[in-house]
Amino acid sequence: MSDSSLRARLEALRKQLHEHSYRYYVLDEPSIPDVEYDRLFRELQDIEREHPEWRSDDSPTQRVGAEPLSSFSQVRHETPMLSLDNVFSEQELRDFDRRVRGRLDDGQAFHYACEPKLDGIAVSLLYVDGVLVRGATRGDGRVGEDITHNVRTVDSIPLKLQGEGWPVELEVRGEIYMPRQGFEALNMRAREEGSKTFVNPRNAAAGSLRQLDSRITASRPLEMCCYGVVASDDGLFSSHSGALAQLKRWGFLTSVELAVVDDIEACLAYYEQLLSRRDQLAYDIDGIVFKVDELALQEQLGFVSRAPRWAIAHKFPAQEEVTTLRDVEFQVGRTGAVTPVAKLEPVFVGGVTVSNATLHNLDEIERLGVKLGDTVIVRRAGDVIPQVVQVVTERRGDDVRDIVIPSCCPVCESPLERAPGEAVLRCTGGLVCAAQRKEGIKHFASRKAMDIDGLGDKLVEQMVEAGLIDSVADLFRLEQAQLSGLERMGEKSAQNLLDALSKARNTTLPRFLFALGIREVGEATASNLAKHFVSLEALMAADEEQLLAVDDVGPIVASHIRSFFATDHNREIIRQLREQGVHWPEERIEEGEQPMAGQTWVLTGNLESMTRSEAKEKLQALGAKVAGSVSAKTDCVAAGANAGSKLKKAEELGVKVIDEGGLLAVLSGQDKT
Ligand code: I6G
Repeated sequence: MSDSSLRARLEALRKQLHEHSYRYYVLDEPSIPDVEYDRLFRELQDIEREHPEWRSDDSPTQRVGAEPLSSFSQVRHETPMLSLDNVFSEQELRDFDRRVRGRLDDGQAFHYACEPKLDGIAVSLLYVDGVLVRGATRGDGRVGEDITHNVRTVDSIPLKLQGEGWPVELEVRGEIYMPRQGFEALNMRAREEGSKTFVNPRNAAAGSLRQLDSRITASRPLEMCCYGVVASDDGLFSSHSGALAQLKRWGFLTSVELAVVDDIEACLAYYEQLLSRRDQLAYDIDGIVFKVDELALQEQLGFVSRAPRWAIAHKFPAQEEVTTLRDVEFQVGRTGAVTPVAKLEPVFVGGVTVSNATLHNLDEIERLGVKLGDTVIVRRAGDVIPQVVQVVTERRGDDVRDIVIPSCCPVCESPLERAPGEAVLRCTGGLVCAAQRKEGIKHFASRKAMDIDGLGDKLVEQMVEAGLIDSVADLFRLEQAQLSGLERMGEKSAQNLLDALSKARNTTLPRFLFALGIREVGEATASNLAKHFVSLEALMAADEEQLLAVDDVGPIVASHIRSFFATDHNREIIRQLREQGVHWPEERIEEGEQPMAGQTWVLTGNLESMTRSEAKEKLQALGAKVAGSVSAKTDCVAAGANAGSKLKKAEELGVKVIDEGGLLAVLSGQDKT
């Protein structure tokens, strides 16, 4: 290829890759598969390697990070980056609204723009002629640090703007944050490697941006959500919400939760509804920001000290609190893993009172350097169980005591062992240990396993303690008279439980395998094993080589499966379960009999004719993949009653949506979707 056509190809590749990255990160509507993106990316890298003189800072290849800097230089913010005033109660928010209305003309109509306040690091991005030229931290609001090399690595920050109409100089402000999932994965890896963990996603984001070596930043899962703009052209926008809509068209990620409302009552309702969804969001938020939407009115309201009069942050209850570690209890799980659980002075955190928090394992106790009586920081965010994340060493008293690590199981007194190189302590008692038996039975009965309606954790504990059951097979031998003798169990509830047990006898092989609780065999592996071996007997007889041929099964999982089925006790329990009538259809599913193979479905809302788990199983049996969230790759969304955000997302992305009737038609084979 001649130099001029190669150069043209390079420009075309950069443009295409910018567009694909915008579709992927901002619109959440990828139009090409990941492999195709990777192919184009490699082609661009090859050309740039061949022609280093054509390299450019705004090339998509520059996101991978560059040689380390020796220090950060300072950046002066021409328009200072101010902070927001906070309020903590409904009354204070109403006072804010009264102040706003008091400063505007009588009866002046206006709106409030409502957005979540992400718990991240405030950052300014500067674009000249549509190209990112500088990224800076807020610092003290007037002078921040130059982190251009690091912001370039954040995928959702455009290196070059999309569309048209941007001013020569455009400054965009927002919050760089780390989504919870990425944070948990980063900390999990750090724990495995014995390196330092981060206390929360905000610290992780701050630590990632404070790197002189941008290759480290590039390896961290960061995003940026933009909430403001300073433009060189006056009069470009008339409202805050209009500015955000334009930012999105230019390629920036803005909050999908933005709402424009008429009055303070609607602001309060917005606060309540987002607070109720806080745990389900993919990122931490610490409150809601309300802004007068009309920019002319913002100007009229102006600033007081260093905060705008036209905006306020209504804070949520904290997700981290300080409390005292009273004791550490060692709890035994289903597989014998012994987890240290911190017993805390009760503290209100993340909206609930917390008195227990996980300490994960022995390495974590060592890493934290925690002692009994210490003042600790406990964090409860999302649906992750509360954790002790830090010791406040400055507050350590003279009366702290070392945590004593037990050598025997606190439940059955069998020796505890710790495999070389493992952080986990394990009870060697197996099913001799009542704790392991209880946990095993709870797992067997759980919704995704045998789904025994009404058999919750408390009831299992009660029945084991009363000596009614010792193993999962005993469940199916229970009689009404035994059950009615239990505390808080009437005749009707006893009969309901027996009916649920009867129903659960008719199961599927994937559920049964998952219910057995074999180490490392989750739902997906159980399903792959069932598909591969078709019969339980074939699986029980499988050697390592045959097991390794199954999707998802590596040497460790294979060895857990083999040792489970080699144990006499386990074989005996399986025999008894079958004797008690537990059964499932044994059908080989040929590829051709999977008419929905290759399709991705999402289920949402309440179905009347079956549970979502049942619908999922039926779709999977026809070969479909059932995903938890909607994306452009979703083939169809089945929406029952009261479907919410997934339905909305499907409609936005133009994904096909069917109702329950449509789903039944697909499952019965009448509709070949
Ligand atoms: O820290 C902030 C978070 C969110 C903000 C903010 C925001 O809007 C959604 N807006 C402003 C104007 C400022 N800080 C200064």
